This record gives sequence, C-alpha cells and structure tokens, in this order.
Amino acid sequence: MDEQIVTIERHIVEQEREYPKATGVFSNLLYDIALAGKIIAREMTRAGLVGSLGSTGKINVQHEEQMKLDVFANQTIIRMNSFTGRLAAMASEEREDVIDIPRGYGTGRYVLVFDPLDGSSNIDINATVGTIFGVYRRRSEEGAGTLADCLQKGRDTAAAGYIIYGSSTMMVYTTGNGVHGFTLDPSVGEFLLSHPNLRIPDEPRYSSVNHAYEKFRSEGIRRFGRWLRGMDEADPQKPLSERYFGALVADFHRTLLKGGIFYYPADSRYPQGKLRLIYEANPLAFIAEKAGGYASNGRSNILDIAPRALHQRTPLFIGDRSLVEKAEEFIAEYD
Ligand code: AHM
Ligand code: MG
Repeated sequence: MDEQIVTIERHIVEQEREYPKATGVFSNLLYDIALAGKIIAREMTRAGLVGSLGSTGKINVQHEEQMKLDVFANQTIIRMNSFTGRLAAMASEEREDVIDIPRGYGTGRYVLVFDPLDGSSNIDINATVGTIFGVYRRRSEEGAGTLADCLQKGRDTAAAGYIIYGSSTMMVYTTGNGVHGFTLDPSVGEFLLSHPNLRIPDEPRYSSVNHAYEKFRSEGIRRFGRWLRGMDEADPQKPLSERYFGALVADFHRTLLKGGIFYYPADSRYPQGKLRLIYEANPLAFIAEKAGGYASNGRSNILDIAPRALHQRTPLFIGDRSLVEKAEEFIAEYD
C-alpha cells in the first residue's frame, strides 16, 4: 500500500510550506474553519433529536426566515474565530454590520467572510446545506478591521472554500494553488483528502436553475435557457440534464464534480440578482476559476466586481467556462 492518508491539517501545512515567509497563522485560521465545520456537522446530524430543527420565528438581515441552525452555525464560526488574534474582522450573511473582534483580544492580518448555512430552507427536509467562506488579507494597517477590509474584490481572495453537509460532510478549499476536497471520517473526526486537484470536467453534464421564475426573466436569459435545453431552433444542442437542490453550495458542488452550469440570474423580483456577492458568489467564483471554470454576473467576471456594500447581491452564472460565456453572449445580444 503506497497510498497516503492525508489529513486536512497536514495538507494545509504542506500548502503553506510553498510560501517561505508564511508564519503559520493562515494555516491555523483554516484549521479553525474546519473545526467549526465539524461542530456544525455534529449539530446537524443530531438536530432532529435535540430540537434544533425549524425556525427561530425571526427574520434575518436578508429579510428571510432565520432557522435555529442558521443561528447555531453563525455563532459557532464567530466563537471559533473571535479570540485567536488571527483576524481583524469578520462579516456574515446573518449579521447586518462588520463583526468586530472583542476588545482586549488581539487583531490579526486576515478578514473572514462567510455564509454560515447556505440553503437553509433545505434543513428541515434533511437535504444538503453548507457553509461558504472567503479569507482576505486586511487592507487597513492595524487595530480593528474596517468595512473596506471586508469589501475586497474576489480576485484578491487569499483562501476560499465551503463545507457541505450532505450524505457525508466534505470540505473543499483553495489557497489559489489547486482546489482540494476532504471527506470527514466521523469515526476519527478528521477531514481526509479524498478529492485532490479538482477540475471541472470538460464535458458538461448538468444545468441547474430554478425555472419557476422564467416569466420574470429577460429575453436573453430566457433564450439562453432554451438553448441549454436544446430548444434553440437556429442552434440546436443536445439538452443538458437538469438538477436543482435550491442550495447554492450543493448545486455548485455538483457542478464542480460533474461539469455543467448553475445560474441564478437577475429578474424583475431581484433586479440585482438574489445571491450575495461577498458571502456566496465570490468564494465560489474563486474556486471555480482555480478549477478551470468561470463565474460571471452575465456581463463580466464576478471576481472583478468592486463590492460597494456588505450584503450586495449579484446575478451569478458559474461552472463550465464555455457555457458561462454562452450566457454572456445571449445577454449581450438580447438584453
Ligand atoms: P441562503 O439559504 O443562504 O439564504 O441562500 C439562498 C439560497 C441559495 O442557496 C440558493 O441557490 C437559492 O437561495 C435558491 O433560491 P430559490 O428558492 O429562489 O430558487
Ligand atoms: Mg446562502
């Protein structure tokens, strides 16, 4: 047997060795995120037994129903990262403003942005949800991190990843040097390398969109959808099979592993798009690009957008490069 068992800790350390000036802070930050993911996964598997399913009865900053596990995941990530001295600030999809590091605890060089539990409408039906995160180097010099530290372009990401709580729990991350996937072995409590160097397959397999909102969409988007389904008479294609979880992280994970495209375009209900640029689109766009794919808002690269607000929304087309570019062509021609 010459196959190695590689834990996420070892993998992160080995990645960091590529940078001679690295101090180890960044590695420790990634372990902390992995550990938060394990705690959330543990809670999720017991949720039906310990009364953590269902809604809190409150509405969050996105004007969406807040689930008990949304709150748990958010608190876990904040508690794990507030006192380590590694971060200057955090920003969460579940919190209105920048999350400061508590007074008296040191601040560090990095900023963490996250969607603690993406796709939370899936929780109560025992379907897949996930945590999405991005790490940036702070821009401000010292002291408390600022809003500007959190409003960086996706292009400047230092690390991005997600933890997906599905039939098994997986963590996928990149520091720009390949995209790597780890599966949690619950018996030993470790994430073990299972998917090294992920690349989006050249042959696209699935398309993923919510067709219910077709009537709210523009001409270009509708024509693109028809093209994907092989219904464009001028340019008939073999239709792509469709899959839609309604949890971005799960729809993206499938797109990464199997090839194809996920899109959530702007429409008359969400003129700016529904998904959040900072917590959702940017980390996944960074991963997609490092896996040979591409993400666009329909007109330009997601990673080049300069964010103006923490909870800014964006249309998102992500996955196979040629399919995303095809969407851009339809939009440029008809919208
Ligand atoms: P959230 O659960 O963090 O609020 O994320 C929003 C979710 C995405 O995961 C998913 O892609 C999208 O909303 C699904 O929206 P819809 O139900 O309109 O298809
Ligand atoms: Mg989300």
